[in-house]
Amino acid sequence: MGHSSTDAIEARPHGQLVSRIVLDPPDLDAWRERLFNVDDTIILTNEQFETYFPHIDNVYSHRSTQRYKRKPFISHYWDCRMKGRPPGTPKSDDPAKKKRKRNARERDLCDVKIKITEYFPGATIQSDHDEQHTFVADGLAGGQPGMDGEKFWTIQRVNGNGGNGKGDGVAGPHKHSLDKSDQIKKSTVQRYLTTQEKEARKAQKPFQRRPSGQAVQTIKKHNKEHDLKLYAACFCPFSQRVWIALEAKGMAYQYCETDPYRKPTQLLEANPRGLVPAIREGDWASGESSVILEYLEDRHSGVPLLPTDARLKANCRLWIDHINVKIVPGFYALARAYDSTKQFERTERLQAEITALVQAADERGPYFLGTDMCLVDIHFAPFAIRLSRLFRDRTMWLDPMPGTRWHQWANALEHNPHVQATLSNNELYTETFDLYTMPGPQHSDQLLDL
Ligand SMILES: N[C@@H](CCC(=O)N[C@@H](CS)C(=O)NCC(=O)O)C(=O)O
Repeated sequence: MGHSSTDAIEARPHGQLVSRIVLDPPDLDAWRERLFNVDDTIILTNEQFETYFPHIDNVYSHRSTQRYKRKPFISHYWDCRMKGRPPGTPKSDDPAKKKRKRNARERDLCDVKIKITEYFPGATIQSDHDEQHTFVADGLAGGQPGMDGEKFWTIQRVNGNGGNGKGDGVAGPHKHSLDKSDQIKKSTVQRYLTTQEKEARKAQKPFQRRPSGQAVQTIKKHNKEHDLKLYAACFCPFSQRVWIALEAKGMAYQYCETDPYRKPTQLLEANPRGLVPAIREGDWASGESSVILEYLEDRHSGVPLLPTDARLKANCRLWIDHINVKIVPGFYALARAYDSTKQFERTERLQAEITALVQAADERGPYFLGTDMCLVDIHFAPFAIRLSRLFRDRTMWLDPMPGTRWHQWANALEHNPHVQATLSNNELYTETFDLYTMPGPQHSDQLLDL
């Protein structure tokens, strides 16, 4: 309906008339020439306009849009871009304003102005000029535009720079070639292609997330061949869980930095899901951080990370479940909160889940069970240390208030020597933020609306 189309236009950004891109339509050169010259009024079906205008819009720049009360059409006025900066828009003297790379050009090089009229279904053409209409649009030839109930467009010259030399009252041509316009600015379609190419190059760029800081020292200590192998990625919080536990238990192991996005064979053999962390011990292997942590507890001596008392142990498992089912998805949901309302809601929700965990912890602390770190702390630590690093500057996240039990715990986790041994420099975490916003095992959209 005409009305809803008009509404749609309100939502378009400045000057944008078309919302789709047709990369290589037929007769493109001829169409570009025609829409560059605009000798006579050109009438286009909606499809033709949407197809061809984005290929030529670099020639013009949007000046204004005129809406009319109770009339089913809108006029858009565009000037030739070679006109230069219009008077009355002084150059910004704001030193903070990002400088745009502009091709320096003289002013007033061209004076061509066009009017694009967007007719909504049911409208008939307005003869506010006495000019001949050239019915270019196929299917409109001889017919009355608008009578078939389809949206259509006209493009016409509204002035010129002194006549076209024919003495017929039609405004003069551009004072430059179409090539010149193309050198000055790219069309919407070309800009779209450039962006696509950039994105494709980005996607092909090998994934490079290197460990740094203390993590490098720890990796050096554990780079020798060993029966117990940890396949881990330095940026991955789940890998960090297992790594902290191996360090805390004081075990011998081989650390294998592994890019889970490249799915190397050793990883797939150890964990057919292709995710890090995975461990291998002889001919046995497993994925899933929580499962691996339990395995290490059951099979290996060293510093115990779960209490022996059955009820205390069950209580630890209950809160590990809380971390996995509430806190981790809440963390990913916050990473994917793009507007402030969602950020606010998700910050509150995540904070509430953390508060529940803190309230379940030993009162004196500093860890969950008191003086020693246990598997609850280890499940939580990689996320706790990322909260501030990832969210403080990006969302409404507030760091723990000094003096609170939460602050005491967060501080203890941050400074625990085994956690420290697995930490890279902050840049690793901030620069890999986008990974938390990608679709993946922990961040399906269902989880966002918990
Ligand atoms: N539930 C798993 C989650 C592991 C996970 O999500 N790992 C991510 C890296 S942080 C991964 O390997 N992603 C690779 C992929 O999605 O292809 C666990 O606890 O181990």
